[in-house]
This record gives sequence, C-alpha cells and structure tokens, in this order.
Amino acid sequence: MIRDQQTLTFLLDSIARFVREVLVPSEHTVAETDAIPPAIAAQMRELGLFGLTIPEQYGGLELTMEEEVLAAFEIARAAPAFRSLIGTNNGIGSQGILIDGTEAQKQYYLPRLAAGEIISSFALTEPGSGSDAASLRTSAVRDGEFYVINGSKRFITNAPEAGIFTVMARTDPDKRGAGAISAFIVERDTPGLSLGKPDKKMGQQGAHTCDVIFENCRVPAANLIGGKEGVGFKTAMKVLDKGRLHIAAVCVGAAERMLADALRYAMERQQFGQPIAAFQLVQAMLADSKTEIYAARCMVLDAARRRDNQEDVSTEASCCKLFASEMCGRVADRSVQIHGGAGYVSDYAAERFYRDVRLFRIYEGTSQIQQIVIARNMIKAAQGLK
Ligand code: COS
Repeated sequence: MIRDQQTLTFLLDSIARFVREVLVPSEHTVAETDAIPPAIAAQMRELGLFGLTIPEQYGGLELTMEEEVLAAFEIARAAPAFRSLIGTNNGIGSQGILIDGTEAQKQYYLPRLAAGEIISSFALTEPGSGSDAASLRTSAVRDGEFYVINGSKRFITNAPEAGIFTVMARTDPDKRGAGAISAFIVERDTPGLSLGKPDKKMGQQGAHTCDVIFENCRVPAANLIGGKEGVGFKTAMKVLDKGRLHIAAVCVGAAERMLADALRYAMERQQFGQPIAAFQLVQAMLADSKTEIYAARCMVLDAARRRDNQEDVSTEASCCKLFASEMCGRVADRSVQIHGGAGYVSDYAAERFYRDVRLFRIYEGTSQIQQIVIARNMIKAAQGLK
C-alpha cells in the first residue's frame, strides 16, 4: 500500500541518489577496510534510513511493507554491507519489540532505534541450534525482579555495534520445544554480556557478526518482551516472516545492480570485432537474468501488498525468499561469467557481489527451511488447519 506517492517518490529518489553518489563510490574502500566510514553512517541517520519501518509516533518513517520493499530495491543496489547496517533496526532487531512489546518497551527503545542512536541485533542462532531454532539452549531463570541469562549466540549480525539485543532464551529449562522460549531485550552494557571475536566471513566486509556470550547476565524482568513468558519463539517467527520478505527485496535490488554492471561490460567489451553483447549466448544470460529478476520483483511486491492488507504471508514470504535468493545467486554467477576473467578479479564489483550475495540463501532461514515452511503451510491449508 502506498500512503502518499509524492512523499514516497521523494524518499526513493533521495535513496537512489545517495546510493549512486555516496555508497557505490565507497564500496571498494568499505570492502578493503572492513568498515563503513562514520561519515556515511551519519548520512544514513540524516536520511532517516535507520527508522524506515518504525511508526511515526516513535520517530520513524512508518513505511508500509510495499514502500519498504521499494526502498530495499534501491538500497540493495549498493554493496550489501550498507543495507546490513540499517537492516537490523528496520527489521529483526526492532520488530520483536514493535510486534509484541509492551507500550513502555516501545516508547523506551524504538525512538532511539529509529534515530540510529543505537543499533539492535537479533540473537536466535546458537552454536548448537541454527535451522532447528526451537532447540536453543540459552536459559533465562527468574530471580526476583530479574532473569539470569546463561548461554551463547552465534553469527549475530551487527553484534559488535549493537546497543541492544533481542535474545531468545528458554525460561523453562526443563521443557523442550518452542513453548518454553521467551524473548528479552538485553542492553549491551549489562554485566555478564560479552562478545566473541568478529567472524572472518566470505563476503559482506563492512558488515560484522560475532558470538554473544551470557554468563549470569541479570536482565530486568521488565525487559521480557510483552511481559509474557513462552511466546518468544512465535515472536521470532513473526519477525522472520517480515524479515524474509525484506531480504527477498534486497536480493532483487542486488540482482538488478549486478545485471546493470554485466550489461554495461557486455556492451563495452569487444571480442571477435564486436561488443560481446552482440553474441546470442551472452544475450541469453542477460535475458534469463532480466526475466528472473522481473519475476522476483513481482512476487515481492505482491506479497508486500498482501501483508499490508493484513493477510498472513508466512507462505508467500518464504516463496519470495526462496526464489529471490536463488535467483540472485544465478544472476551473480552469470554476471561473473559475462565479465570472463575480469569477473574473477577484484577490479570489477562482480567478484565481490558474487561472494556477498551467497549469504542471502543462508541467513534468515536457508532455502531448505523456506521449502519446509512452504510445504508445511500447504499441507496445513489442505487439512483445513490454516
Ligand atoms: N508466525 C507465528 N507463529 C508461528 C510461525 C509464524 N510464522 N511459525 C511457527 N509458529 C508457531 C507454531 O504455530 C507453533 O505454535 P503452537 O505450538 O502453538 O502450535 C510454534 O510456533 C512452533 O512452530 P513449529 O512447530 O513449526 O516449530 P519447528 O520447531 O518445527 O520449527 C521452523 C519451524 C523450522 C520453520 C523454524 O525453526 C525456523 O524458521 N527455522 C529457521 C530459523 C532461522 O530462520 N534462522 C535464521 C537465523 S535468524 S537471522
């Protein structure tokens, strides 16, 4: 749903200009130094990029899902590390509070997230629990007006920068499964919380992940999201439904960028006396990429509009994440192929994007998890359970 076309057009144009004039020219340096310059982060704050999805009453821009995916198409045309910096505040780091938090929690944390004053992280994955998220072992034991958290979380995006973490922990350590999991807001400077070494990743340099370790970390009971035990897994799944749609939009934007680069190269590069774009086998790669991107874009926009219409889009979000991330991988591969030897060296962005986009098929649920979600929902619907 588009709330106000004029305001949206202005926002999308501003983002597109910022991407073109600031982010793309600094991509290489960000990758080399593994850091986003503070001046660029400051510009992102000024543009309101940390609060795109947070309601206006908490200081954000309150984009609808359709508006959000349109913004994500634009932002994702630059190296994915930039999107990652604002990604958690707009998505998995804020949505738990927004969807299921108490009014006091929203009022206290959301304005600071919207302004980009603090960064948030989503701490679900553990060394022993990835796809099987409900088997997580981090515990949170009630002690008076506190919960004492013990355990560790792995591959936590933006953890080195984070001011707060949404932490999923087991409040009934003797009970297995999803029903004993609760969600907490944990502040970075809480005694007992420490960080591991930053992970050395395949790509997305400038975006950081690391372990988050809890050793008798005492968190005020008031920081239990929604004030309710045992619903934290559902909170996490609701957050991921939205997050998966957002990542699908990011895949579309990144694929559009890679295809634009590949087309430009194909039209410039001469072989056999003509631009390689004149050769039909190269044209096939361009055409297949264009077609698949168009399909993913249509899917993402449709699912976003349905979500704005209050429909349950758990299935559609997984369909979008599955198709768009796999599509993005194929476009990355073709982009390297069209660049030939130049695609294998770091002079062109194709090589870096090829590594960067590999993560899209893994995080916020692997392609195989999306397949499981889709098929399970189909079966439930056929049984009249959904
Ligand atoms: N929205 C709301 N509730 C949901 C939900 C959703 N999208 N998906 C599941 N639930 C609820 C279920 O209805 C069930 O509730 P009841 O016990 O009241 O019926 C509960 O959550 C448990 O669900 P389920 O039985 O489906 O859990 P499973 O252990 O089988 O796990 C998968 C489901 C595999 C889909 C889940 O663990 C998952 O998404 N794993 C991937 C995790 C992931 O994406 N990690 C990425 C890292 S975070 S960046």
